[in-house]
Amino acid sequence: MATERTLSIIKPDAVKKGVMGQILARFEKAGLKVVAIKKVYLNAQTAGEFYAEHKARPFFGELVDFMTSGPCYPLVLEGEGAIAKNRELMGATNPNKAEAGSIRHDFALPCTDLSANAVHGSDSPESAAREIGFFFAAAELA
Ligand code: FUP
Repeated sequence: MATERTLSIIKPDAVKKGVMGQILARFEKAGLKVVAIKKVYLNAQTAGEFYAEHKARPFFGELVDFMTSGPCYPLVLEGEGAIAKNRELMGATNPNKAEAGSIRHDFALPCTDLSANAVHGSDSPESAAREIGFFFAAAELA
């Protein structure tokens, strides 16, 4: 399997809960390397741009409100099959349906707002390239 890079975001709920270190440890234990990470305060414009594909969805406003509710930590993970591996570690979008042992199950419950699901993860090579470029300049990834 090829070495890939993918974008993860430790979302505002996980930052507020103080579980960032535990989430990073999950990635590292699974053989994924954190090659870049930064603290970001998204605003309505940048959060809206990042989630542009969901603009027409009924939850878009709530998603933007949530992502601007506090700082988040975008990071780039690298490893064999990193995109799928990260999605597996994350668990289902809805933490109430995520498998025990997944990040969303272990760190996002109880969950009433689906946006507050601890982490984001790119879902394809195309999304990974766009999302990494959204937050990181080439020089930050060297
Ligand atoms: P995921 O790739 O698992 O993060 O899920 P999606 O790209 O489908 O969803 C993007 C974000 O929108 C997630 F944070 C969850 C949120 N969302 C809702 O709030 N309500 C929904 O019905 C679906 C997704």
